[in-house]
Amino acid sequence: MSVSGDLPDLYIGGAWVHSSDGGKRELINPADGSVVAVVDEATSDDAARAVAAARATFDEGSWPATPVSERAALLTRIADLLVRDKELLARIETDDTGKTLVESRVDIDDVVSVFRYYAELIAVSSDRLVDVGDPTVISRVVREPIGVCVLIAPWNYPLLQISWKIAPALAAGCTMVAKPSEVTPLSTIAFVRLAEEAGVPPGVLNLVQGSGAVLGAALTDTDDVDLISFTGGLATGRRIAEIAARRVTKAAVELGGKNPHIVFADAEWESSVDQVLTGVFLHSGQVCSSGTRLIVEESIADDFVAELAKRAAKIKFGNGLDPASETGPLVSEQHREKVEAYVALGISEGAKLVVGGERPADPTLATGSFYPPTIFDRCDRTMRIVTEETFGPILTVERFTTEDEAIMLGNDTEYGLAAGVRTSDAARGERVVRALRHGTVWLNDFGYYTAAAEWGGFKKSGNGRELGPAGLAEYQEMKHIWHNTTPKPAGWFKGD
Ligand code: TXE
Repeated sequence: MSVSGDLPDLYIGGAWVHSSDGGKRELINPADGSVVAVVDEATSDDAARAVAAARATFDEGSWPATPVSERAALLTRIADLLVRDKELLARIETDDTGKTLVESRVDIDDVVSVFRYYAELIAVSSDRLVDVGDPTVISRVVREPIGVCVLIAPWNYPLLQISWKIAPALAAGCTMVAKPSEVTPLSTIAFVRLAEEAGVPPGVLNLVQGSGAVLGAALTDTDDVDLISFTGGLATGRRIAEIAARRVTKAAVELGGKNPHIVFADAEWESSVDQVLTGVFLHSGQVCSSGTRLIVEESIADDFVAELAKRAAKIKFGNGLDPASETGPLVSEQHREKVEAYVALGISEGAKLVVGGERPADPTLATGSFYPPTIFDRCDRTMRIVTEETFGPILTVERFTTEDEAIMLGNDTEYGLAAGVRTSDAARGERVVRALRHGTVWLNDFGYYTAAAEWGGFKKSGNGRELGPAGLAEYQEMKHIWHNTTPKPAGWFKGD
């Protein structure tokens, strides 16, 4: 299935164009290895032209000063079109990423809710009057669009993650260049066509797609960009943050996590088993907030792990278009090799392999990048399998005996994106969630979020927030306007 056929896939200054050197990229369906589409692969020059278009549109165009009501109406039109095209977009996402159609539909619903949320939020003025103690002075703090934004997204939730950036950037009145992952650009290309139909003015939303290594410098190492919003791996995020620091460009980076899921012995059993399993194996573990570290109280650990292993072995994985599939493949062959290397590492580090750990034998899965749910028991913090983000269906198990030890283990990670706590003791639950240094903490639940609440990380999970009011503020500058309605000399220098 092709999104665009022979249509161009880059959108620069309001025009759809092919890559300037004719470059193309084949996109592979990870469920069966087939070619999903062939798309334009931008050059560094294309990326520079996209940034220039966004710059000129911001500096010379009317978009930054467009009335808030018009911007909100545009976001609402986009949301309506997303609803209209939900099935098509979900199908594109499944073909490109391998995730099940059910998951893709949930993603599109999430994208709709984000556009609706920011359409509402931007309509509420956040300007602030400040009393300076002089009635002749009107002092106010207003929010203005930050300027040109470069929005770089990863492959695990392609349309969802770029929408968490595009929606607030548009609401704020910014212009932007969107760069989806080269592995999964199709839903973003389809989205930009839809945004054009909704009436996004030329030059406001530009799109380039291609290798980050090739396009990165043109997109980030330039004074024409005011904000870089990036979601991806720690190594790339660090590189981008370094460039941004040198340029004194604002950078908001979300860099994944190594997320603890702490289960006390008094936790409700059924929901705990179920959500530990879902929390780590949903989307084959390719989730930044995946609960990859089970930290379980010693007294229930053997039974708990045995039950998890029993159920993990029954998870049905297969082509995301098959309604019987509960989870899909890994996003690419290259990523499967990375996950396999982590499994081999876990074994060599002495972790006890309980279930999984080998490619599936089923011949119907042979052409896809499938990997089974895998659990390692008897892990500890000296193991890289416990400290590094594997981004695959791998659960490690550590055990604790006291509340303090559970907290210590939960915080013993360089990341700090998300954590889960399960206990039927509400007071203990509150104590532990407050002690954990992670951006989102679920108590007796796991994985849920909403457009209205901020998302982001402590420590090396990144800087800045997406979603919620802070997710809009990233795309705004604050300006203090001091207006003296009755000018008079300051009288500081006497002049004699
Ligand atoms: O990510 P990259 P990769 C983690 C996960 C995964 C690892 C690597 O552990 O195994 O990162 O994945 C663009 N300048 N996460 O290699 O490289 C790139 O084209 C500008 C966690 O796919 O970080 C893509 O659009 N951009 C994560 C985006 O950055 C550059 C989700 C992310 O790619 C660039 C995905 C450069 N120099 C992976 N180099 C999360 N936080 O959820 C690459 N890119």
